Amino acid sequence: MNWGRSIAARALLAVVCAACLAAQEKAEPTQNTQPQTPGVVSTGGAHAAVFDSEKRPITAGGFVDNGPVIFQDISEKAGLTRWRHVMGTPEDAFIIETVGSGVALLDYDNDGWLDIYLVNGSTYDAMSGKTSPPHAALFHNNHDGTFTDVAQQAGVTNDRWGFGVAVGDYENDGWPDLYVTNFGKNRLYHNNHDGTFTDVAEKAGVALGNWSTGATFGASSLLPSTPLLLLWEPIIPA
Ligand SMILES: [Ca+2]
Ligand SMILES: [Ca+2]
Repeated sequence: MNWGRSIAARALLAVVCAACLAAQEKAEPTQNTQPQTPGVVSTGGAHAAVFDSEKRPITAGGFVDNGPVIFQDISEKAGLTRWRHVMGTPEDAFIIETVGSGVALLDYDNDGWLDIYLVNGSTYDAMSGKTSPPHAALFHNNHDGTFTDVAQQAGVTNDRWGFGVAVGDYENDGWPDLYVTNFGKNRLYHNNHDGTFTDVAEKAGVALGNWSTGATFGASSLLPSTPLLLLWEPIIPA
């Protein structure tokens, strides 16, 4: 995951959207000329293209030469650039090397400041024990614009080929827990309330062992106060 590239892309998107809104205010309203089919609800109409000062269509990905700076890339200053995401080989020969990994924003120590958990992938050498596995990062918010990776101390390095992460307080004790999905067994990191976590996936019966990608917590109508764990696993043809 490239934090700098991600933040820069979001900043560019915000600038383009602001330009689109400004230009649309000046544009003449147009009639919805789309044919209506009985029984089908149309939620959008046909609109004329919006052009920038050089006659390039903004709505088709055009650019503007100036505008307010909305975001700044402060990831290095914040201490977030030393961690590296690893996902297989540069060749991307297998599908598991081409996707992932997830991120969670949570206040794991309940100090009122958001912290960041970044899932890492792995390599075939690490999976076979030839090299040390890449580790996930738990960036603790230092309350001054900087973060410190405390994954090792917190016991949440995962050290497996990770894909996704979901945050939920699965036993309703007021402290957020983490569920990390992997190629292989998953982890359910129980929050110990002291800055550390314990993997209880086996004990809880949610380790599985195939390939899990996305996950989320939800509540059922029968047990509204008890979050359930929902998983997505890729279907691989035999
Ligand atoms: Ca915090
Ligand atoms: Ca909890």
